[in-house]
Amino acid sequence: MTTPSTAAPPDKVESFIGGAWVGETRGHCLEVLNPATAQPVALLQEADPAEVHRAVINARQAFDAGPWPRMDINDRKDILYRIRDRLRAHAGELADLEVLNAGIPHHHVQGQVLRMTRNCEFFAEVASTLRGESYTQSAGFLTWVTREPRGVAALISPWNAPLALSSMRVASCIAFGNTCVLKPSEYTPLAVARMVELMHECGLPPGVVNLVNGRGSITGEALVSEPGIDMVAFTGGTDTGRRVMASAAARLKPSLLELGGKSANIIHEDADLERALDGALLGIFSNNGQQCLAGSRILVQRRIAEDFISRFAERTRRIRVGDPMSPDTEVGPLCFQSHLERVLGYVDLARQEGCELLAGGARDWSAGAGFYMQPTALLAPSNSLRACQEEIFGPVAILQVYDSLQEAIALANDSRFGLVCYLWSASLDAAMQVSRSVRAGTIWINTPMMRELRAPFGGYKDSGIGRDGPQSSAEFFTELKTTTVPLDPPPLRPLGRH
Ligand code: TXE
Repeated sequence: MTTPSTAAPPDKVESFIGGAWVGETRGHCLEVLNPATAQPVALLQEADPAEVHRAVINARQAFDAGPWPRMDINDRKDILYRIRDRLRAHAGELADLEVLNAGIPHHHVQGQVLRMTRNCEFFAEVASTLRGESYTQSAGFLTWVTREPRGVAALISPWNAPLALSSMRVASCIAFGNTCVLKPSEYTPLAVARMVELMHECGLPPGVVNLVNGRGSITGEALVSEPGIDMVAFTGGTDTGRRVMASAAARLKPSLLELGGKSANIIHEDADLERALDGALLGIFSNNGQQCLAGSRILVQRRIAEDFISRFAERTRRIRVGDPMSPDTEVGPLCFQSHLERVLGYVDLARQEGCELLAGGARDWSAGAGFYMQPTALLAPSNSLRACQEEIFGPVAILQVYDSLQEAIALANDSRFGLVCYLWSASLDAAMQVSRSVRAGTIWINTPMMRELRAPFGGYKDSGIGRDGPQSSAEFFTELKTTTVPLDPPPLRPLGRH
């Protein structure tokens, strides 16, 4: 990768294999766009299956014969801390690249860049405190159980929060001694490529983290069907996740899937309504509405519904849409043209299905030629509509009215997804009922998204399989090994001695 200046994008993004940029290859070239202007800002050299194979071979060699899996944990930890410091020293540059390529407002990206550095230190600590087990209950025997790195991981990450989500998977994978091949989204390769380059300036052995770029149908499929891969960790859409898992399953490789959501945000009648309103707006419009954990179905109790919904619509109309680099911007552009069209298509569909348009609903040309859309609010007459059942993944809130908390819980559960659920209520009883009864991986009560790294994160139902978190990541990224030795020579039945 040629980087003209610290905050400028590279001219071209290539694969990074065995500790070095690959240079010109034969594959296809794609334009990388700035969603705020719809203009190209770099070229992406797509890795073809042969190049993906080379990346896997390098990761394989680094695992089978390299120092990383065998390194003293303190030395591995030192490298991860150096990576954290280096990424932190380049936080401004990485944030600028992420905003330029993903269109996420700058103030929001700063939090994600901090998350990236925290991921490195957190998993360094987790790996250094990994424990085994030992058993002495069977007389005359000692049995111990160790965790060993699982091998080479294929890590596939999406475009909605490239640095935060890629770094989570890379850090949790390599901290336990594995090696990997990372494939970020073809729409947002810029900041992730720089992150991988910076990691290698900290003493990371070549081949531990390899990067391949390109479309899912070419580079992604080649990666997940590589025989040299031992596991697949994927973050992205549910349909893609299903294909990825099927491919991994055909070769009996475990997969970790963090997929879509259509999460309920329950606004109960006894909530602090000012805070609930702020929280509901953040829940759906943060990150330009492109979040798996968005509170995209806002369920409002009937007694407060009229007031809450009209204030929600009014605030939605007042959200500042614009240049994601500007500190005043609250919602930036969507990530790419076909995604914008898909989201606008859902607004049309919702209206055809009988939803009432309360705010927004159209492309926003006032902010420029980028992929901007007006933050949108719709009131839905039924939870069975496609607009209430399918993930829209944009700045589109669907509001619904309920009578009893039991009904709200039933509506929350009436979904093929189960990633998160939000509740705004002053009642401990309501909090306990929602926590107990909603089938979702995370329940946030009286708070917008608060990602506790120490706790598992992942989804029920179509929202995924497995969890990110200290214990669950250790389970996914390591193998268990049981070793037994006798404490005294045990009697052996002398076969064939007669
Ligand atoms: O993501 P894809 P898409 C949801 C959201 C969105 C929908 C589709 O609803 O509208 O998914 O988004 C790679 N083999 N989320 O189509 O396809 C791809 O190159 C291997 C939720 O843009 O899932 C990219 O690197 N890899 C989500 C990654 O998969 C393949 C975030 C994600 O892309 C592949 C993103 C294949 N056959 C979308 N096809 C979340 N949970 O946060 C694609 N890829």
